[in-house]
Amino acid sequence: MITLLAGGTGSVKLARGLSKMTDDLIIVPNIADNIWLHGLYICPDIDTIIYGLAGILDKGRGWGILDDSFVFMEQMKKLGQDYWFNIGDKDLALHVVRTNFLNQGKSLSWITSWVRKMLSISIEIILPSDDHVETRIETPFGDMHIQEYWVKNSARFDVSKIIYKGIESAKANVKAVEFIKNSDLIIIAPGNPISSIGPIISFPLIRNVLESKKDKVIAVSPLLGNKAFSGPATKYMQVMGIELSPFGIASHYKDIAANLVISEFDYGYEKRIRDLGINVYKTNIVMESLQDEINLSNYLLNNLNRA
Ligand code: FO1
Repeated sequence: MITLLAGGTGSVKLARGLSKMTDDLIIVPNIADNIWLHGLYICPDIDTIIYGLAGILDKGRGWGILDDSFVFMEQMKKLGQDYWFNIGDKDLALHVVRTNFLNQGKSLSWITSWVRKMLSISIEIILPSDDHVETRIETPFGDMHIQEYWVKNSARFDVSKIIYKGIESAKANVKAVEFIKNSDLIIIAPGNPISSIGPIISFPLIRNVLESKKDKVIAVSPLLGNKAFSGPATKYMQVMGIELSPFGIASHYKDIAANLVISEFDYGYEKRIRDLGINVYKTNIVMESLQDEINLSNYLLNNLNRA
């Protein structure tokens, strides 16, 4: 069995590639970008994975449903409501259904499983927790939810601190811990190490099991040289004092991942990473097409299953 720890846009590409290679896969998605808006519970990273696996993701944007319309948002604007977070009309249906189920007392895990089945996705999506955890960004203009920082304020403020609010009291999902424990290979997707992967690996039970299996854990670098593929990864890494390079990624994950895949162009970092006691694998990690996603997935499954 293979487990993929996943965040948003970058992760879904690998999730899609792996899902074409094997059914023996479970995905543990980030939950800390979940947000309550307009009375609805919105789970962007879970939904990106769901839409990606269902083949309906808007790949250009990296979120939401392909060819969606935004009539609901236009009307919300006319009614004087916040409209900075663009909820598509088709996407809205999922948030309404999810919130209704939550109001009926169903758990987020149960709802995610239900949605997955409704959209004919065979891969299991196992949440790290059913409790609400949210990434908060501290700025000179106050602390805010990560969606407010990234979407509403376009990440333009300085960041002094990043926390996962609620993580201390949140209960890790025993099923996620068990799946990781029983996996032959655990892949950390090339997602933002702070805002996408960070919350998942901050649950002590999940972290402990990863530490105990670190020889079976392989991270894929989300950086090419000192640049992230997308999003604010480097900004958040800087705040956390992590070097902006594949070496920085290796050091950040060194207690939980004994293997790292980097770009073939980043061979200059190889020795420093090996000196940390981490195995380095070099291949193309840029996923611009389905074939790239499949090639990287094949590489991970065929070269590293025996790591
Ligand atoms: N990202 C944006 O940059 N602007 C948006 O208006 C926006 C809306 C949105 C709606 C639903 C959804 O599932 C995701 C959405 N995202 C939007 C993406 C999201 O903010 C981030 O990419 C993830 O949270 C990153 O982990």
